[in-house]
Amino acid sequence: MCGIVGAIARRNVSKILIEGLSRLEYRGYDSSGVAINNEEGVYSHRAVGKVQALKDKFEVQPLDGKMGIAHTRWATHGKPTEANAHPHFSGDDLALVHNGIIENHEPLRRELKDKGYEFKSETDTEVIVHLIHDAMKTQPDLLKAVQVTLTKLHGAFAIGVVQKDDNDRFIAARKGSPLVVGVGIEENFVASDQLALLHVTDQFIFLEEGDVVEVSRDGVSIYDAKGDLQERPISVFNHNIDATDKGEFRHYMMKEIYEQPKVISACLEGRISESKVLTSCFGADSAFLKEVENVHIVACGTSYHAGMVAKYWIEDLAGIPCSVEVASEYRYRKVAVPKKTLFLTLSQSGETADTLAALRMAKELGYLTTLAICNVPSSTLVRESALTLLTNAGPEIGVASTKAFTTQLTALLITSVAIAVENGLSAEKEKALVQALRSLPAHVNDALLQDAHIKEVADRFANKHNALFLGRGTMYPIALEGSLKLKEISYIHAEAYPAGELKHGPLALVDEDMPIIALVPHNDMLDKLKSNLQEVAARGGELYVFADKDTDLNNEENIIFTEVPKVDSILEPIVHTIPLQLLSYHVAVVKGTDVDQPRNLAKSVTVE
Ligand code: HGA
Repeated sequence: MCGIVGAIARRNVSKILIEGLSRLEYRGYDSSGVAINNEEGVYSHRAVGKVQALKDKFEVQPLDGKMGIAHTRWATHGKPTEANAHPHFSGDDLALVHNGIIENHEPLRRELKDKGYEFKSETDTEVIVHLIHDAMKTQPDLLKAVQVTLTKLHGAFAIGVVQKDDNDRFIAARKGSPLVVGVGIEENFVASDQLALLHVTDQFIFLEEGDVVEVSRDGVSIYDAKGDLQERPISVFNHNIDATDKGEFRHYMMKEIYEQPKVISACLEGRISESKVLTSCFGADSAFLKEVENVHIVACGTSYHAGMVAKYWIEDLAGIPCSVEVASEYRYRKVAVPKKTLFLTLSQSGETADTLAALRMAKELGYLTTLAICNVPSSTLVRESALTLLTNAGPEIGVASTKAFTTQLTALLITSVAIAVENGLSAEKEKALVQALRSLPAHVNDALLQDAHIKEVADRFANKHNALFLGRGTMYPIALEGSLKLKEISYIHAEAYPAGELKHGPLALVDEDMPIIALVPHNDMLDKLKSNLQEVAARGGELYVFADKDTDLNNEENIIFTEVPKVDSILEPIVHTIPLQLLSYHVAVVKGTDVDQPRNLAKSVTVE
């Protein structure tokens, strides 16, 4: 969601801040702003739209200074207007940027209005800056005033604050929203994500919940929620900076689709031997595998779809019950937890607000243990879970998730096999599954070879207004994921159904204007799915079929056929995902939408 950057240096920081915002733009991109502190005061530019609009303002009127804060917004309270863009000011002497939601902003706003504060925006954020201003009347030190203010806020925040006449430090804080400190030489930074600072440092400190940090040129002082000074370790970022470049590709999404053979290999590395899953991949404490009798998977969006596939795998291979639920539902209901249940979360960023809240709730409910499958090693989800299996996909920038999804599935298959081994899976079957996993990168690579053909299919598809995706078994969650991808980036209305449900309602929608995308697995569901396709063909629906060529569907007259490599059926959901990603991508390109930053969305959903 919103992205924050703050910098203090012995050089001008405006270019550093704007470059940081460009790198954070995937988090939110409806408006942006910068406040710069210099000897004369605090000055700001704000602009509606992409960061480029802000850059244009700096071209016309540069702002220079050695300290500043910056923000790219994904609006939650108030429209994306210049008045609502951050930084927000109290008078002309305090400026603040904020990521998150202040849930009690209404009573706070009333109190502040009664005290004479005038509000210039519709945001919840503006209360914070006035509260700090008000606190400074009795507590003139900015750090202390921020600490006092934070105790009054309900909700989630990461903030950065600068004060006129205080040119040697700025204050930042986090609770519920991500924030890292970037450590430089005689210059220091904060940002919502390390990626925003990789052009200035590779040394980072991860702040804990409730931390308040005083950032100066010579160092950072971190105070915990109780106000005690803390030492937090510095970690070095170890991804190649090129991982955040588009390289030869026109969009991050396409680059990330093509990275999948490589990152799936990275996800498998060290987790499987020739014939076994290496349980050491769960860390020192893999004893839970022996004890687990139930699994609860909780996630959002694309990660939720990965969890749905894992339910089939866990129940099929391990024979133990598994339930899957979206985090925003789970967190607000009373959950019955059977004994010896594993709580498993999935999140690309590890900062998804609902998933984090679900994890915190689960920790009070007597689960056997908590396991996070996540792409960001330094994320809050990883730090707060007892066990972690990293997906090792590298930074994912495109808002529509691709490689994060297929590596989540890979990690989930490893986990499913590991649990199954303790529940009677034979050594022979384990070996067969591990060998299937070893072949996965090559099959994903083969699936990418259909790119040119899928581009042609997309040309035909792009004028559609609706689409129906069908699958059975593990292909049903993949149908859901395919329809989500199409919605997200091409804005075509799409729905997904288990194919057997067709005649219970959605068949009423089928006519010659309704394309049907059918994911046909080569397993014992094949004949049943073929019957479902006949039901569609009989009503004139246009059929787009994704299947291997031995399914004998490639020569049917009324079918637009895309070949998917023939693989072990356990791998089918992963391999079938690739052509659907390519289809959505090419349809979006034909339609001319903003592929990497689709409207109204943001990459890591750090607000509820
Ligand atoms: N609530 C603030 C910040 C929004 C945000 O963090 N989005 O991710 C606003 O609406 O400006």
